[in-house]
Amino acid sequence: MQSQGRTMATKIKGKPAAKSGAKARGKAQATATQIDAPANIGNPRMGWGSDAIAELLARMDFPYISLVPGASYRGFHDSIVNYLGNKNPRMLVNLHEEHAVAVAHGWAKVTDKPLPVALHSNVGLMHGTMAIFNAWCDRVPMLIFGANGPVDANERRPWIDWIHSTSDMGAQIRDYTKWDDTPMSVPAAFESILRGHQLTSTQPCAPVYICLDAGVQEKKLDEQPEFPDLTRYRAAEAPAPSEEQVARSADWLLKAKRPLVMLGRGSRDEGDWLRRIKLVEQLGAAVITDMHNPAVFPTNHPNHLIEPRFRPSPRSAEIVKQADVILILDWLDPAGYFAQTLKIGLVEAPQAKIINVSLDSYLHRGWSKDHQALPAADLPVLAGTDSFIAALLEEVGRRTKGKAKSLSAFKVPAAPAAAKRALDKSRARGGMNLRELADATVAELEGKDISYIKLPLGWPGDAISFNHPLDYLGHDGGGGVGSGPGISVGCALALKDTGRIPVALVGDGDFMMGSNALWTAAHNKIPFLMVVCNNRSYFNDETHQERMAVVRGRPPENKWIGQRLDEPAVDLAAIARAQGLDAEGPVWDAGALRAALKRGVEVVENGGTYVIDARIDTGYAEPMMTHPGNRKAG
Ligand SMILES: Cc1ncc(C[n+]2csc(CCOP(=O)(O)OP(=O)(O)O)c2C)c(N)n1
Ligand SMILES: [Mg+2]
Repeated sequence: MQSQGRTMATKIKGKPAAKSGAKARGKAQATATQIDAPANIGNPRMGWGSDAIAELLARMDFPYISLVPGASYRGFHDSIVNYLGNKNPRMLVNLHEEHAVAVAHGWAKVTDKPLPVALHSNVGLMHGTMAIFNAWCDRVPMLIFGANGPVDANERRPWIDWIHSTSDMGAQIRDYTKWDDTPMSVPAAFESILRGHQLTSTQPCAPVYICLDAGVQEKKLDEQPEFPDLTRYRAAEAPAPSEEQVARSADWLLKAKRPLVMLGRGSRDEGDWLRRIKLVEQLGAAVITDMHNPAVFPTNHPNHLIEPRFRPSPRSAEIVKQADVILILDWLDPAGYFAQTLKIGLVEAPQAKIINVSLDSYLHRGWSKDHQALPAADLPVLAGTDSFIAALLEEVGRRTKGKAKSLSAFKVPAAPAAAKRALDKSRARGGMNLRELADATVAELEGKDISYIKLPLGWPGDAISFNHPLDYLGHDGGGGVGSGPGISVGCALALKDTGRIPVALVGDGDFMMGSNALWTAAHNKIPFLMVVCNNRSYFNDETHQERMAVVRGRPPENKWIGQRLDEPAVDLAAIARAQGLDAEGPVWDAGALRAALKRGVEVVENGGTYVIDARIDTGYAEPMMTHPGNRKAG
């Protein structure tokens, strides 16, 4: 069943479960091999408000806390170092708050679990906002701690405490967090942390924010507070569908001539993965998946008809047009997808009967329109997608006796011939194109246990197949460029003891905006391989300038102006090396890239982190599909 949001101290995939409680912590004494081990802390007594809060986090078994320090939480910081011994949680220091959040985002992508983050007062929170928005749009759990004040003006230090105090810290991010609180005592902080953890771990997941008043942190404790029984504050499982909804879905899907399953968000759980396969096989349904989300279905399965994509193609449209019943499982933007594939407008519905399973509407507010256009549904179901699949599989299995049905009669449009190497004539500068980079990467990494952490926009979806929930970890959620390096660090940390090789392919714009996230990987010895698909451009936006020029009858050859990151080209390998990582490049062709990848894999297998600056031509491997009624589509 659902792996998401159930327990407070379950095993994280590939890692030994941390032992719980103060007993396991063995009272603060740091070990010699521990990274950032504090000295001379002895056997500290719980004496301050923030000691009690830190103790609760230790009991909740958080292995790390991702942060940038600041005086607003100096009490809490001291408690983690000198009371907990910087263990369970251990601090992951970042060079920017955006990365502190992105690391927790990456962690949640792999584990389906929240990692604590600490952000300094208003200014640290301001820096963290875009990454919080990304995490919000990606519907990942995250427990963000902030700090304020002291709220009591009488306790404030002149100037600095005043500019870093606000009357409502959570207001800055309230429109894209699930919940926030400012508890004003230790028991209130306990209640707040338990509630925040429960809420963030309950589907639909999203970050929560808890602001710790400086006064509460720094107050002396008269006595040790009562600690809650954590087993009694767990998150509930995602709701299951009603029997009627399951029966109706089974009727429609089993009677359909061409049932289509649009698999959107789902857990990283292997059991959920297998149930999705069984269900699709017993329905004889076609499946499509979306590269914005982590892998949810084997993409080389015969029922997975076309390659996973960031945006639909004419072939996607051909599949959608043929379906007579469509089961939508938490797809990011069903109405937008139909608008592009079926060329229909807002509040127009496909002919096919639609079952739409999603809990996402519980998060829809109004400030952000990340809820996307309103989809039509003949059977709307408020249930967790994997709970729904488990229930439907049982019913379908009863009716089919568990037998697979042959794949329904979809006409699968022929795949276009592999894209020819086409240099961008306007400013061709040699090198490979993205297709050649993709083919070389996949060929070189063939046979290894790879987790693709991130793939760039324009990636040819047919270059690779995903066969396990950890084979691909999706995109950034909110389209906030600069998140790639930080998310990669978090994913790689969570994958550390799984035996997998984490590989991130990011754009040069994404890399350079977020490049100093990599120091956290160097310091904490987090192995992964990063290939920068370096077209020396914010190329995505060149496509927009080209379109503007064409629409306005102006010279499209100027699309590069204000976009290119060249002359001088930045030495990306030097940026990585300067932070203590191994790196090489520029590499200019597929052969050199393969040789670089070989060296990179060896470094990663020996516990290092490796960055390759791969110079590519501008241009995407796949054409983007547009919708004529929507000026922004495509
Ligand atoms: C924070 C932020 N700033 C600007 C943008 C607009 N934008 C979208 S994609 C993009 C270019 C990204 O460049 P790169 O990572 O090199 O990828 P490429 O487009 O070249 O493939 C930009 C600037 C954004 N989405 N987010
Ligand atoms: Mg670029």
